[in-house]
This record gives sequence, C-alpha cells and structure tokens, in this order.
Amino acid sequence: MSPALPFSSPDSEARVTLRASAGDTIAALATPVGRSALAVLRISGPDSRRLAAEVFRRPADQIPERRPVYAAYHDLAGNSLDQLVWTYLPGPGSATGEDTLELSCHGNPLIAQLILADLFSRGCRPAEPGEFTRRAFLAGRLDLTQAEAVMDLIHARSERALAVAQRQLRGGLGQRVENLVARLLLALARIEVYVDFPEEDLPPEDRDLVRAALQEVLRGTNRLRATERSGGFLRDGVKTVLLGSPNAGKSSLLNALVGRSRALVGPEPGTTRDYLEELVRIGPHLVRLFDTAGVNPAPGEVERLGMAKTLECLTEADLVLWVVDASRPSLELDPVYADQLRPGKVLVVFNKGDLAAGFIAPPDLPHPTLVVSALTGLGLGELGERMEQAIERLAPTEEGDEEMAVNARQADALRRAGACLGLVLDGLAAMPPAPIELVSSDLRGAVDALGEITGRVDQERMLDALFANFCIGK
Ligand SMILES: Nc1nc2c(ncn2[C@@H]2O[C@H](COP(=O)(O)OP(=O)(O)OP(=O)(O)O)[C@@H](O)[C@H]2O)c(=O)[nH]1
Ligand SMILES: [Mg+2]
Repeated sequence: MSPALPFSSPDSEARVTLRASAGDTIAALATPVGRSALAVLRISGPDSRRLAAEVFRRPADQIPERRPVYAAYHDLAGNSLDQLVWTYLPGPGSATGEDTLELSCHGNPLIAQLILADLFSRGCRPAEPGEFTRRAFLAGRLDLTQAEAVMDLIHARSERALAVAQRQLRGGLGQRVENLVARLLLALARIEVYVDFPEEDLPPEDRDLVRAALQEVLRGTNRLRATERSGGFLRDGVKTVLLGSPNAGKSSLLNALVGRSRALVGPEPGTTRDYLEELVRIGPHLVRLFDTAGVNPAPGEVERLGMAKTLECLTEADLVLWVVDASRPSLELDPVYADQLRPGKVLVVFNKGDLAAGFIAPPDLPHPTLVVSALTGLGLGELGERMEQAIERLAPTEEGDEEMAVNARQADALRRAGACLGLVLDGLAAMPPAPIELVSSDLRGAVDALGEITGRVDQERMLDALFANFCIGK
C-alpha cells in the first residue's frame, strides 16, 4: 500500500507491530448510522479469526483469507442476525497491519447495532475515534502524513482538496520529507565524524559540501512550507467577499454563484444588514463566499453596524469581488474600505450588464474587471473562470507542487526545521566557524523537527545505517 520509505528497517517495524497487535480487538461501524443498502462493520485485532470462526460457525483453521464469503451471522444465543458478506484479512497485510474482519450487512441500523452488541459480548471493545488509522500507523502501514490524509480525504469538499489528499495518502508528502531528512543525515554523518575527533577541524571542502547540501534542503523546506496557504484554502475555502455600494447586486450575485436563492434580494438599498456566508465550488476550488451589507456613504444606525461587519470580513478576505452597478457606475469607496483593496486580490465585477448595453469598464483601474448580470446570467461563466485564475495566483505553486498542501502542524515543524538549518548555516559560515558540536546539535534539531512530520524517523537507526557507509577519518 504505502511505498517503502527509506531507512524503515524491517526490524523496527516488527517491534511496533508486536506492540500494536498485543492490544485488544476493536470493532466499529464504518458507515454512517442510517438506512442504506449496506452497512460496513470493521473488526481489528488478534481475536478476529476466532470471532469469524464463532459467528460463521467454521473451524478456526478453515477461515478463507482475503476472499469475500456470504454467510449467516449467528449471535451468542444462536440466532441468525443477518445474511451478509464477510472478508477475513490476516495481518500484517491488512489495513491496520493486524488480523481484520470486515462485514457488509444489510443497511438497517438495528442489524448493525445487534451485531456490534454481539461482538462486544464476545470480547471486542468499541473502537475509539481514529483507532483503526492509529493502529495502521503503529504497525508502520502509514506514516503520519498519510494518517492525516485519510481524514483530509474523508472531509475534502473540492476536487483540488481530493487530489491533494489522494497524493498525500499515496505517500507523496511523506516521501518528500523523508528525502529532505535523508540529505540532512548525510550532512550530519559528515560532520559528526569530527565530533569524535576533536583534534581535527572540519576541512573547508567538507564544510562547503555540507553548506551547499543544507542550503538545498532549506530551499526544499521553505518550498513545502509555502504550500500551507493552499492547505488553508483546501480545508476552509478561499475567503471571498462581495463588496460594494447598496443595491449593486451583491446578494443577487451570491445567489447566482451558489445556484439557489440563499440571500434576500430587494429593490431598496440596504437589504443586507448582517453578512452571511455560503460554501460554493468554483472549478476545482472550495470558496467561502461572504455577502455583506452595502457600503453607504450616509448610513443609518443599523446600516453602520452592518458596515462594521463588512470591514471585518474585508480585512480577512483572500479575494474580493468588488460589485459595481454598471448602469450607474461609481467607483467611489470610503478609503477605510478602499485601503483593503490590494491589487492581486480584487476583481471588479460590473453587474447589471443587461441594463448597460455597450458598457465598457474604465481602463485605468488597478484591478481586473468584467461585466456580468446576476439577473440574466451574462458573464457568470467567465466570472467563475476569472475567480479560478485569481485563486491559482493567490497561492502560486512551483511545478510539481500543485498537489501539495501542508497543514498547520506540518508547517510548524517545517518552520522549526528551517530555523535550525538557519543556525547551522550561520554557524558554518562564521569565522571562525562555530564549534562542531553546536552545529551538529542544531542539525539534529532540524532532523527531529522534520521527523515529526512523518513520525517515522528513527534517528539512531538511520545514523547507524549511514555511518556504516563512512570510514573513519572521513
Ligand atoms: N436588471 C438587473 N437587476 C439586478 C441585477 N442584479 C441585481 N438586480 C436587482 O437590483 C436590486 C438589488 O439587488 P441586491 O442583490 O439586493 O443588491 P445588494 O447589492 O445585495 O444590495 P444591498 O443588500 O442593499 O447592499 C434588486 O432589485 C435586484 O433584483 C442584474 O444583474 N440586472
Ligand atoms: Mg444584499
């Protein structure tokens, strides 16, 4: 399933597998509670084979492996609870690395409940949240980035979020991090030899080699860290604010983009008082669209409160759709709002294009413009495309990084690794160079920080392996 990562010795995996499978046997419903064609129950742990033998009334040594079987499930009292399909997968070649049993019963929550209750009375216990994935990690079937990807995959709400989660689940991010770690360890090995021989100084040619390698790792670390912004976009959506004068058609545009009548629309200015938000998919992206109270130069009391909320939304916006009525085009905006309209995050949307035949947007605006009609649908396809392009520009990725997006935990580890590497590089560049013990300790700090990302780095073991390739004095 997961590609073999460098340095994970079979020995260390055997150790964790032992620990994981010394545990108890867990069971849980893997599908939502409710009526459906099927419900899936998962069981993992050392009792899986015994349970299969008991409930399907077969000798324990005649349990088919890796093959679906259709049979009646018998509870402790001997009642048949359901005719279902079950599959037994022995460890370590299962998802959790343990013996597992999977049941597909009829999708009535009562059946699933009765089966679960029976399994519990036979010695299983209810699985805790995430426990199957946790066991997979402990058994070395997944690294931490892959375990996190399982959650991301389940929660993904856009095509891009799906693609990123899939790639991470395949080990894409873990592999990248492990490559960086491997390069750090080579550098560490080169340096540490001299810790043991204090009378020798790190020769200049070694120092240059190490520095060049570390600079490259630092670049790789920063590059990965830069994908955090798109990570935020994937999980929470790109915060996009509809801003403009009262009556420009902001709420109508929100409704058009969402595809249903979500916001109140009215002929009177000042219809929207409080902001409202709605998730919408624009191309492969998830967008969190905010409809706001119009910016009125002479607001009433409640309108003023609404406008304060508009400003709050605006300051946090990733992208702004500045909506202007094309039939009465005015680009005047209170400076408090206008100051937030930094180029790169603004699209000027001239709405009511149906009322302004022949309208041409002023060419001297510092933002891209387009003409639409929320009423007739004119230009809405183009609006989607332009939003898509703007989002791509907000979180630019280097080639090959399109399906990478680190989360906050990973970004924090990358930041700490980068800080350690900065210290190492400063230490090596200083004249005279910093003591080698210090440099090596900072370098280990960087290895540790990166290791937290996958949770797989067994430093001592890797160092042993690496040092084995170095001869003394080198
Ligand atoms: N002809 C035409 N009318 C539109 C268009 N978009 C909105 N309208 C009308 O303009 C009026 C105001 O629309 P809203 O969507 O409520 O405008 P808003 O910007 O949300 O207004 P506030 O909430 O008051 O700030 C309504 O009567 C809409 O039917 C359009 O593209 N063409
Ligand atoms: Mg409105």
